[in-house]
This record gives sequence, structure tokens and C-alpha cells, in this order.
Amino acid sequence: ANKNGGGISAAHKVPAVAHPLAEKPSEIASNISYHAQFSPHFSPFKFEPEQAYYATAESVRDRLIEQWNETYRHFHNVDPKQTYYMSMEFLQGRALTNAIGNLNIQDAYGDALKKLGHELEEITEQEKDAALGNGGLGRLASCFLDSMATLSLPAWGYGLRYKYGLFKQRITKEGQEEIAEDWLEKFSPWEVVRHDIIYPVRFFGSVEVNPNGSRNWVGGEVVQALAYDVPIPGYKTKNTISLRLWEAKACAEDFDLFQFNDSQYESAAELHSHAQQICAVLYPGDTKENGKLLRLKQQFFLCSASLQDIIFRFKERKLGKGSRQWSEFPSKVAVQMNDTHPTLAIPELMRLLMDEEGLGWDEAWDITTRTVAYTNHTVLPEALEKWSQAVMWKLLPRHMEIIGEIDKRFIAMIHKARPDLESKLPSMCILDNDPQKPVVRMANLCVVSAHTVNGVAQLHSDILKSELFADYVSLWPTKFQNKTNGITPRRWLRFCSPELSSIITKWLKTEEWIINLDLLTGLRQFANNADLQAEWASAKMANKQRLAEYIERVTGVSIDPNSLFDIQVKRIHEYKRQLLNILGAIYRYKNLKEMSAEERKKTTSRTIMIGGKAFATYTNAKRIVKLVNDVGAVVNNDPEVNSYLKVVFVPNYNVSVAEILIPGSELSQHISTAGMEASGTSNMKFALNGCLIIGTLDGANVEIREEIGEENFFLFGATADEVPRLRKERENGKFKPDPRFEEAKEFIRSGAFGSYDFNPLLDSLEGNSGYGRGDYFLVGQDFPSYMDAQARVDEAYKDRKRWLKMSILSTAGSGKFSSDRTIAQYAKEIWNIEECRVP
Ligand code: B1N
Repeated sequence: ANKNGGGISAAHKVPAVAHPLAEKPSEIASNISYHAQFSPHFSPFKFEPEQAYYATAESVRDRLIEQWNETYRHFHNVDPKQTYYMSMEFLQGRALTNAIGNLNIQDAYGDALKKLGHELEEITEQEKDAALGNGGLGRLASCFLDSMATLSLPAWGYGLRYKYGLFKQRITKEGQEEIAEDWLEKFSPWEVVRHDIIYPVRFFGSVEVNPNGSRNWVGGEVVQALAYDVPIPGYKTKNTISLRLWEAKACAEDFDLFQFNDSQYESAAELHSHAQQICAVLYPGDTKENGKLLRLKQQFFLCSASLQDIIFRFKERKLGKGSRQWSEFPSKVAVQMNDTHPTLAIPELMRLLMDEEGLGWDEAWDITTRTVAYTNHTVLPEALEKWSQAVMWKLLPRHMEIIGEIDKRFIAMIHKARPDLESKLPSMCILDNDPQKPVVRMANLCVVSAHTVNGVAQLHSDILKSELFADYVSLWPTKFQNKTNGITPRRWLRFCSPELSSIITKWLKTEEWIINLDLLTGLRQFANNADLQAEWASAKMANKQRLAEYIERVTGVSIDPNSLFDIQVKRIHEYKRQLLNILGAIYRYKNLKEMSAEERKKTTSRTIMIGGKAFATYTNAKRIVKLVNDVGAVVNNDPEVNSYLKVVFVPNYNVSVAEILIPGSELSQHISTAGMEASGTSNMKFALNGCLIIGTLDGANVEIREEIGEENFFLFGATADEVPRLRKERENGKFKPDPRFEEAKEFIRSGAFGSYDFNPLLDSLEGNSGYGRGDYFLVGQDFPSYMDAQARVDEAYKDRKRWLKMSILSTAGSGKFSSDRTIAQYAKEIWNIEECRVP
């Protein structure tokens, strides 16, 4: 049963306490020492960086708790419409620098730690990344939370508290090795468990029909969802919102003492171990899906717990305000589904409204469809979730009934209202009843049920309307929107590059750009100014030096801060074309080898850094990791060329590594096959940090190039609308490869990079058909224009003034890509929510 008594309306409230916040460094220092002594997690008297980190984090958390509670109370009293961002992933990274920065107490904490014999920078590096996400989709969710808090919006995040986040990547002679990352190994100072917020979540069982015809889901296995809250502070606002993460627990009664006493230890604890499995690991796929029952359980667990909590709060806030109508629900609640992963929110909200609250179908459907909205993040066919109907019937029998009914009513509506679309029904309806493999198409369920469907960059949203969801557009012309992604300027400029930030503040004569990023356009007028250029160059150099030290520390490779720092970091995927990058590097190496010493001196020295994780079972992605490492081993140890070229694989790319790489970058590669990268978000982070982009017309690259000017963007490659024709032409044997492309591949085949068998990788670039074969991603097609663009990069870098101007213009043109802009658009155009600022 739901023993939930949480929330704000308990009969006995915590009396108000005056908690004087230390302001002076000496007071802060004693507060930190207090935590080290009285919130002990280690043996006494130890105050190494690790202990100092935990004590500092707890001291900062105390400050957050006050404004956090105030925010909750303010939302409760004002009772505004609130958004719930539901996501299977949040890639939060570290929290300490961000919290200190948002509270604007860097200097005081820096001084306090000095008094205690520590450096703030060193202390912050003790923190483990919270990596409850795979890549762009999870990091976007975290940037969105930062912006929701900063814009003082009534909004929350809901996710899962995975014990093991994204794996740690280690590079061995074999290539990538995955190691479990236990981010909670000690504990996280940023989470607060809410023992009073707990909901039952059922799996399996059956549907019971009551005499009055109503239906009930009974039996099966019941797991408890327990809430852990993480505070999300806003910048220059008191508002501190919550990321509520659910943990799965079995009930004490589920432990079978009788069996245990009978020495049947495993079966006695069976339900406990089932519950523990649910939040054990983050699904490690990014754009690759496989039908794992456990993943479906995770998804349902998130949806059910979150919706029960949302309904609880909806009821709680009505208290003292007379009666609340269910019809008010959509004007109090907006649910945003981050991709199809939380699609089960749709049938679960229907079930809760009908079976638990007694509403009829029509009313429940009206409420559900006015509440939920869906964001699509990919058009890759293998990433579109399809669940086996048989598995769904077993795990969620009541939800399958509801999904079947939604589908039936959708089909009936088409027959009645749009007979012209009847021929499209087989691909438009929700259930795919293919007798070989009957599945539920989650994206179709979302499009049919959500009031709004959006893509994440203009090009991607256009492709959704013209291809993936084309058939629905005439039915619901206003349902489809674009919301170009964004990134938080706090983490991705202000805190990761304090050097560049102070220069920007100095030249703009205001710090306002941190919350109004469009103000960066004010830098344009100074792009040619020699003083700004000199300051800009010295900030870049400082960041490059810090990056070089990091690379040397983790790889042992020493790199030259005077060379051009060229970076590609993202999940390893064939469509992202790290292979194009490394083939280009190989050609460059071969070319350098063939030059005279004199000729070499005239070239632009480069350090090419590539980093990213490969899905553990994605063989070709792992081969790419291996190839980059093996090329690096040869090139970096070749005394003839290694002052002109280095190739480094950056191990274990994650949020905190990105915070070192991005500020130190000068060129970054965003080179996916056009039409395949929905948006990309690191492209925005690099551009914001004055890093130039070499890229295709894909995802948000298109808009970045528009904003910063085409003369400041190294463009190459086929366009999205040319891709289908080019693939056809290849299949018909019409493709003539560039000799440079053939040479680069031949060089690998010759064994120049060791004895590992790269042939399967090279073979994927040959032939003429099939996904992943016949060069589906058009590496060969784009290779010549890529090499030409790289030659333009080399030329541009020789002209320091021109390069610095381009770099300044890149930052100046990045204002649009603030997640504050993105979230303001969601708030206005999808959620219909307004600012609710704590006074
Ligand atoms: O979402 C990002 C985009 O910027 C990227 O272009 C896009 O690739 C990324 C299944 C995904 N799309 N789909 C996923 C993640 C996990 C998973 O299990 C798919 N990630 C993206 C933000 O919009």
C-alpha cells in the first residue's frame, strides 16, 4: 500500500530554524571543519583532499538546502503549472564547481580552503562524475535542468538512480575495455533520500474485471520506488529545483524468513534481488537498442513512480483551496518525454486515471493527451524502440489492453475522418502485428498520444516532417515543432574557462552574458582589435597548456601547445565518422613521410585528439578505437614527423574530461553523414569556446554556421538531400574513389600500424550495398572534400590574426545555443508554463 505521507501538508511541521550562513572565509573554513568532524565518513584526524572534498560539498549543500526548501514551498503556495522532464538519462557530471559558481561563492570558498591547506581546484577534482547517461541525450537533460532553475521555472526532472552509471573506458593492447563505475562507492553528498516518498510499482500479474465492468491490474510482483532528490541550483536566482531519482526496493515483508531459516537463502531473497536489478545499471546503448526485459522494467518503473508522485502533488496542492477537478490536470502538469524511453507514461497515466481514480476513457484520454509531449532525438532506424508484444503482455498486461484500445480508436478515427490515409495505416498504427514478430512501435504511440512532437535542430525537425512522421503531418499539421538544442553557458563557458570568461566580461563591460548569451554579439565589433586578440590568444594558450598537462598525465604522450589542437570527442559510431577523421590523419602522416625536411617545416603542426566510448558489443566501433590508438603509437614515436603531427586517443571521455578538452580546443570535428546526427551539442560547446568547426551540413551545424557566418566555418561533404541519390549511385557501381582515399586505406592494409586485423573495418568501406557495408556512411564519397577543407584549415591557421578573428566571431555568434533560449521556447510553445521566482 502507498504509505506516502510526504510533501508539505503534514500535521507536524519542522519548526523554522535560523541557520546563519557563514560568509567570511574564516567562518566557511570552520564550517568545513565542522563537517569533517561531525559528518564523519572517514577515520578522525584525516583531512586529505578526499576528506576535504566531502566536507566542502556538505558545507555547500547546507546552503542549497535552504533555498531548495524555500523553492518547494513557494511552488506549493503559488500552485503554478509545473513541467516534469522525464528521462532515462541525466549526465550530470560533477556538482561542486557548478554549485559554488551558481551561488557565486568561489572566492570565499577558495580562501577558506587555502586556510585549511587546500586548493579549491584540487578539491573539486576529487569528485566522481555522476554519469547516469550515455551521451548527448543525457547531457541535454542536465543542461535543461540548469536552465529551468536559472529561468526560475516551476519544473523538475525525474530519472533513475542507477548504481552503476556509464562504464569507465580503459585502453589496453586489445583496445577498449569496460569497467563498472560505482559512482556511489562511498556516497554522494548531493543526494537526499526521502524516506517518506515511496510508491509501489507492479510488474507481471493479470487483469481482473470487476462486476461494474471496471478493470484492475492485480498480482504479479510489487517493487517499491524510493525517492532520492538532487538539488539543482539556478544562477542568480534563489530557485533550486529537484532532480528526483527513483531507487527500487523490495518490501521487508517480501523477505521470506521461513525459506531463509530453511537455508534457502537465494529464493528467500529473490524479490529483493529482482528489485535491486532494476536500478543496477544504466543501459549502455546510445542509438543502439536491444529488447531486454530489464530495460523495459526500468522504463516502466520510472514512469509509474513519477506519475504517482505527480498525481500525489496535484492532489496535495489543492488542499485548502476547495475541490480540484481532474479536468484541471493539464493546466497544472506538463510531462515531457525525453525520446521514447518513457513512452509508458502514456498508458500508465491512462491506467491511473481510469482504474485508480475512476475516470472514463474519454476524460482520461483528453487529460493524457493534453499533458504529454514527446521529443524525438534520432532518425536511425535501429534506435527506434519496438517492444515485443508478447513481452509486453507478460510484464504489463493492463497497459497492453490500453495500448490496443488507443490503436483501435486511432484506426477507427482514420477510417471515419481520413479515408485517404487508409493505405498508410499499416505504418501509422501503433501495433505492428507482423505474425513473425509482433511489436509495439513506441514512436507511433508517442505521435498519436502527445499534443506536441519536436525534433532537436531545424534540419532534424524538417526530416521528421518529411520522412519519419510524414504521414501524420496532414492529420495534425500543428503538432510538429522544432526546438533546437542548447547548452548551459555556466558549465560550458563561465566555469570551465574562467580565463576566457573574464576577458568577455571585460570587453562587454557586463556579466549579463552569462544569463543572456545573445549579448556575446557585442564582441563582433572587437573581432579585429589587436588588444582583444592578444588577450584571447593568451587565454587559449593557458587552456591549451592545461589540456597538454592532462594528456601527458593520462596517456604519457607529450603534445606541443603551439600546434593546432584538433579534437573529435563523442560516442564512437560509424555515422559520426571517426573513421573519416583517422583516415585523414593517416593520409597526412603518409604525406609528411614523403616530404623533404624543408617542406615539412612549412606545414601546420597538428595534434589530433579523438575520444569517446564504444558500445560494448559494437565491434566496428571498437575497431575504430583500436585503430586510433595504433595509429597514435606509430605516429607519435616517429621522430621524423612527430613534431608536425601527433595522434592521441583520449581515454574515458566524460563530462569532466570535456571540461578540460573543450576550452583548450582550436578546431573540432562534427563530420557525421548529413541527415544522421539529429543535432549534436558538443558542436555548440566548442563554438562557444572560440573553437572553429570543420563539419558537414548536419544537425545543428547548419544553424551554427548560419549564426557565426559561413566564412568562419570549414564546410565540406554531401548534403542530406543528396545522400539517398549518392547511396543509389554507389549501389549501381557509379562511385569513383579519390586516389588519396585509396592510398590511406592501402597504407593500413600494408601493416604500417601493426598486425591487428583492420580488414573488417576497411571492408565496410567497400562493396556497394547494405547497412554498414558498401560504405553506407559515405566516407569515401566525402573524403576528397574533407581533405580540401582540412587544407583550408591549415592555411587559415598560418594567419594568426585571421584565425583569432574567426575564433572571436565563433564565440560572438554562439548566443543562440544557450539552453536558456531552448528552455524558454519549450516553456512558452510546448509547456505553457511561466516563471515562478522565489522572492
Ligand atoms: O541526442 C542528442 C543529439 O544532439 C544527438 O544528435 C543524438 O544522437 C542524441 C538510445 C539515444 N539520439 N538518440 C539517443 C540515447 C540512448 C539510447 O539508449 C538513443 N541519443 C541521441 C540530444 O538531442
